[in-house]
Amino acid sequence: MNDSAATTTPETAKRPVRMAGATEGGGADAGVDVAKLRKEILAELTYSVGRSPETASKRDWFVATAYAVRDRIVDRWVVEHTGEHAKPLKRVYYLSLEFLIGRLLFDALNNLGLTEPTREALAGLGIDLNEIRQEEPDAALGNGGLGRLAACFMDSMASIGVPAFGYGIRYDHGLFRQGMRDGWQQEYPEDWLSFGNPWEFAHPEIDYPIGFGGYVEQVNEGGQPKQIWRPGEKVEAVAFDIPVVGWRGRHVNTLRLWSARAPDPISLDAFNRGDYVGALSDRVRVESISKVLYPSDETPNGQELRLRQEYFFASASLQDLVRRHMEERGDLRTLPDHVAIQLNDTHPAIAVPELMRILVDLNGVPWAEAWAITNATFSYTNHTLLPEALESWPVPLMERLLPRHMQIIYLINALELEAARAKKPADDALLSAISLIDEGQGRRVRMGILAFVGSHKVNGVSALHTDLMKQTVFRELHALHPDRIVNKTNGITFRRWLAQANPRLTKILIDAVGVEVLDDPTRLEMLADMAGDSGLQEALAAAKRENKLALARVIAERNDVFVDPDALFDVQIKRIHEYKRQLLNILETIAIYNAMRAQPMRAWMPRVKIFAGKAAASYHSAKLIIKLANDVARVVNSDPTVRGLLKVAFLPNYNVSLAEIIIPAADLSEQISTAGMEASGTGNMKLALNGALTIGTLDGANVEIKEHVGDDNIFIFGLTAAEVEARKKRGYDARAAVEASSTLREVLESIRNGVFSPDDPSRYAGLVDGLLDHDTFLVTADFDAYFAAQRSVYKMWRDRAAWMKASAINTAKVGWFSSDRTIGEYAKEIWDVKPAS
Ligand code: 26V
Repeated sequence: MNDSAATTTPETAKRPVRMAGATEGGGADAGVDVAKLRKEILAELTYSVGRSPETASKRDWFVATAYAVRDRIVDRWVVEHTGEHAKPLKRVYYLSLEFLIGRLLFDALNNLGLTEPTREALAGLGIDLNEIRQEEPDAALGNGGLGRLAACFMDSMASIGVPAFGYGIRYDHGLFRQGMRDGWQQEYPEDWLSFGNPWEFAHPEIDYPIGFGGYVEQVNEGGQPKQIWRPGEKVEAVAFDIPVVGWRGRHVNTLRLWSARAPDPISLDAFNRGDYVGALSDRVRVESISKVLYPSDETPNGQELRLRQEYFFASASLQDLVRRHMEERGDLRTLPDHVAIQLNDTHPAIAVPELMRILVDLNGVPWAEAWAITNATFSYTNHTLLPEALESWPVPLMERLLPRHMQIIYLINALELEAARAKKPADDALLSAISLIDEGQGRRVRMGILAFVGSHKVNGVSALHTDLMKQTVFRELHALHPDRIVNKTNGITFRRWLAQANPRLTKILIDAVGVEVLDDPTRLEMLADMAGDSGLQEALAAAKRENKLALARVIAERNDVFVDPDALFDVQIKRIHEYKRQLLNILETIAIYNAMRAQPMRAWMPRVKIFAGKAAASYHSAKLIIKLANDVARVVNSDPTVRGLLKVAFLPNYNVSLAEIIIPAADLSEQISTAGMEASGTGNMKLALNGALTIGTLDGANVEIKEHVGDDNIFIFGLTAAEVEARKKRGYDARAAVEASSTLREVLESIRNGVFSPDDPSRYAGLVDGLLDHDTFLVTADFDAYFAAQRSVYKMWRDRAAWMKASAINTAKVGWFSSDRTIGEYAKEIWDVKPAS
């Protein structure tokens, strides 16, 4: 192998690097042999990538580095899955249609303590780690919060030692890439696998048959009727494994993603007839199951392919875990002692009847016993209460695609209704509320009810959300099963969202409270006592400024907008949805713009409004909001009267990697959803951790963030969830609210008059009328309160010491929002698993 590059840098050749936690953002404090690492990277470049250092592209270097790191993970993976560790008492199976994992190189490097040694090893070869890092595609196998939560949970399970498998789908195409054409969102296909995926191991030998359609045959077995499903169609699920290495490399779990494969790659009949294209058509149809991630607009549109995806991955995962359990324990009846299955939303809920089918039909377990096993094994997380987001499937579609499951669902329903009748006799309203079959708009199977009754624990993702679950969607079921609903407030992995994304802040924190903070985020608390210290404040301000400069460069590159790094960076980054109220933020932007134009020479505080987020392709109102943000940006950014004191930028193609650049640079975090509608939010936690102050409503986890950081260090405004409900009940009159607010009136008039759309003055007439006629998300109701809260923000911003103190307190007080804490709670209160730590 070519070792010449290593020998040209003798000064680094043999020097082991001690991971100095105090100078770098992460890593194990272990000696790492840089020369050895460099040799390994060169060997991978030569023998796995097939390139010489002279001809290698940046991508080749990235792949070689990833392979070298992967080898080290695999060594630990093997240890973890052989010998005494191979058979933990209990495993968690996290079933999720989405894992929004993003790039993995820095995750692995940071958790293995290899970031600096690798940087040095590559530098000796003339390669910049930061540059090759950009070559990794951002794995976007998820839509937003729910998918990113699953990725944070995988990191935490491996870090605190919860033996776990994540199960999902290996989509060929993740969430679409967002481009902008003339300010309108354009969707482009995403192609993360086009150059292969160095993190995955294909296991073509691990495959399971998945059936669809056909009929159910009743046979007689020893005097007992027995149902046999004879599917009309078969697909194979093939396993691809990604190792998930935890903090300090102590544990390695597996993310197993399923890919669909046709059992018969070509139809020989058609082929022999000379119909070569026709010979492949079955294959294309079957393999379409794992082709593309469904983009969520939180309105499931009941497409057959989506139901196929759900059953495909639920069935493959159950077959896999049941096989493992039988190999290890040999008795299906002990399943709940050794297996906990978490349903990430209702998307995998079809696993409930599937497990019943496996137990009853395939293994002859009596129904009641099978139901007890199923219930003790499953638990379910709800992520949204929006009525339009609750999944249900038309009964005829279920009958056609999954005839046996439909029978099982009917039987579950009958037994649940009977049990409910026994508890609360003859309450028709209650019975129809808890029925698995919605008789309302054509008969449909309600997946939320199925997930609820099939689980021993059901959780919400913030305290408020969990309370609302009990009061609204699951009110009747909660009355029948008062101990079932529990709260598990979301969390985020600090390893990615602090140590990796913000090494500058991490260094300050390590200097201030000790390197142990990397292992124990509650140590951040110690920072609170120092928050008034001017030295600390200066260090924090300097780090923030560097991060803002980095973001400013990205804004310049991508949007051709030049922003002042000393301006307040006011950030709203999340999926575009009406309930998240990006519109409220845009209206405030316009109000400021109007005020600036009215008094151009006043001493305005410089500010930059930063937006990013994708709208579902079919969600027209959300796409119009993006266009409005871009229209406002164009007008404001080019208006000389504003003198550059207000800038607006909508950054295209928001993804995990872009979040990692924006979040460390944010001063203000916009969490302004209509109260009662955002289940939790997790961006709110990431931004607070990175020292941004929150302006927000009392919604989701904002409520708990406020409790942790204190009222003085957060800007809360607007209607509460209870007030929102009361307002809606009473019938809300937006016109009266607008009439009462001269600021808002002027803003809406300028939009309606085409100030921001001179090329098409009526572009936003419908949007303005919509607000006045049916302001479903109470944008107008909260406008004045929001505007006032923004003024308090500016008051504090003018006092830089006060601001930096509040910023430090935010970082100090959000240790509780670590996903390690969340996973610890799941392990104890839902899964009954002891973390190995
Ligand atoms: C719905 C659909 C509809 C069909 C197509 C695919 C699809 C995918 C996802 C969804 C529902 C998404 C629900 C969701 O992401 N909820 C978010 O969960 C976060 C983690 O708990 C939480 O922080 C956010 O507040 C919540 O909106």
